[in-house]
Amino acid sequence: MAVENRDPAVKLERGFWLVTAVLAVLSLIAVVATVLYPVQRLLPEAAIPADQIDALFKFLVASSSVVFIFVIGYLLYFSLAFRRRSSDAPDAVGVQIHDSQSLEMWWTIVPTIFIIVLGIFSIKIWYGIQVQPNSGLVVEAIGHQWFYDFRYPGVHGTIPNEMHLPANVPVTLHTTAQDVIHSFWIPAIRLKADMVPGLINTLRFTPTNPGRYEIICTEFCGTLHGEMHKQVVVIEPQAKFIAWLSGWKSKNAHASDAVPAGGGGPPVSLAGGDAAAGKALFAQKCIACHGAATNGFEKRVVGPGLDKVLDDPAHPKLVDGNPATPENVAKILQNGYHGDMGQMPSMGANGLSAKDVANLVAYLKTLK
Ligand code: HEC
Ligand SMILES: [Cu+2]
Repeated sequence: MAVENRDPAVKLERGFWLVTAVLAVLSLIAVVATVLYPVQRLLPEAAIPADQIDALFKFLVASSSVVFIFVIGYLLYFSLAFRRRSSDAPDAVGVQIHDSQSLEMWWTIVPTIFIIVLGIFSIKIWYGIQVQPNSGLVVEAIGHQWFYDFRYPGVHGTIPNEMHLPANVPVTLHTTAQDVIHSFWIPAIRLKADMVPGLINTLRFTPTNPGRYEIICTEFCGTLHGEMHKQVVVIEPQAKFIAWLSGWKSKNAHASDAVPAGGGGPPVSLAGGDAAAGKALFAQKCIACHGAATNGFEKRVVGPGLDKVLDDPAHPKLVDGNPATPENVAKILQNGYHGDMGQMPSMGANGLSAKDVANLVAYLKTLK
């Protein structure tokens, strides 16, 4: 008997509905177990939006469990129910079904609704972290090889070791790095930001549960990368926090506010700049944000293209509004510049010496 002659409806009778019922019960168990599972017992929730992120996570686990259970369940059932029988010809082909409009409609509509719900759910959380205006306490965290230090309003210099935060006050945390790319992850807050030299990535949250929570660097940043998890964030009642902060205010009263290894200082000398050395350096340090040296101003990557930066009639001024002279370009390389396009890192953040700046300017001059 040829397989083509089988009536598919016969096979979808009792067994199929029985399997469907079993899968539905399994799915229900998975959903209830996921919803009731106390995530915070494994990993405390130290701040808003940790609870919202856990809810999003549960929503994802619950819905993907249902998909998983049905897909795998039917896969197993169908491969048994429609297996090749010993009475079938060796080259028998299974029943071929085409164009089931109602099936196609449902497997389009259901995932579409699911994705829209997921999108709304995620954007609501993302909005609170990324889009809201800064409020409450504004703290800066700076990654180094291999530690973080922190800046607080009203405190000179930086504070090492621990990041203290008051409970129930909204916090805006700006992160960046001084040397290489690090990452700032506080599992108990469920938030993570890449720390990139020259860029500022911001997180917003409201600490709720006092305690000491691990900070982890999740970007391999050199030999002692694994040591960076030893630093903690301390969430404490407001009065305790204020005492801690005023302790640092007096301790750091004479500390320097200069960004470590940043820009500043007297203008670098451009004498003896070596264009060939500058060209090699450009390929290492600049093309990630400016693209090939032949890119014109409009061909932007992160920053503008730099071809003819010193001689472009369409852009006689640099992004900082100063005339395009070698000295003014050197000033941007030295101190960095933050404009409409974003952050051009300073020479410290880019890891440039004064000689490197002179070489780069000599090279940019040759692009005229
Ligand atoms: C992290 C990305 C990044 C890196 C790396 C970077 N730049 Fe920039 N650069 C920018 C951005 C962004 C701007 C524009 C800033 C603005 O106006 O918003 C800029 C602007 C400039 C300008 C001014 C251009 C103009 O038309 O006024 C010069 C010159 C420049 N960069 C040179 C360099 C050189 C040389 C290097 C390599 C040492 C470098 N940049 C590395 C992002 C970067
Ligand atoms: Cu690191």
